[in-house]
Amino acid sequence: MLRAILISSCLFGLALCVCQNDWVRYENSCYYFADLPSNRVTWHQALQECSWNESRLVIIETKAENDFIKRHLAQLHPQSEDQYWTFGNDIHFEASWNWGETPFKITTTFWYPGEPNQNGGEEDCLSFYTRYNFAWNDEHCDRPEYYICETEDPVNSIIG
Ligand SMILES: [Ca+2]
Ligand SMILES: [Ca+2]
Ligand SMILES: [Ca+2]
Repeated sequence: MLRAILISSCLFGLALCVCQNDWVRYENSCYYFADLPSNRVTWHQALQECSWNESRLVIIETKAENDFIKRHLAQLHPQSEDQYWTFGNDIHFEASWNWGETPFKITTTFWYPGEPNQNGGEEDCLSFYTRYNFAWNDEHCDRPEYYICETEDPVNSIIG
């Protein structure tokens, strides 16, 4: 019931839309930046963490969204080797990058020059890399890193 009220209030203006505590709003999404030492997990664990929070790893749809994430990450004062998992991966078909296990092929990309590079033979998960000023990197999925969850306003599912 409470959830229904919050969702419908989004219909009458974004100013009334509410993100959970510790989540950050941008446009029609709420984001959680998991950047505590205890948040360093593998990509698959990060998938789980986001779904436990009724969200998913971040999907970058536009340059504006990418720029928002970069700006926010810069404010977190990360160490130069810190990385942040997104939903992007090429786990199923090498060099075919998708968001999650969906058919959302990644078309707009923000790779650092020279990436993705399969460094060390098998890098299948997409991260924002602090050392690259938060441009994208392909990284070993089993490496423990921070992560970013996103949940979008369910605008299309409200009517009816
Ligand atoms: Ca998004
Ligand atoms: Ca790969
Ligand atoms: Ca790489």
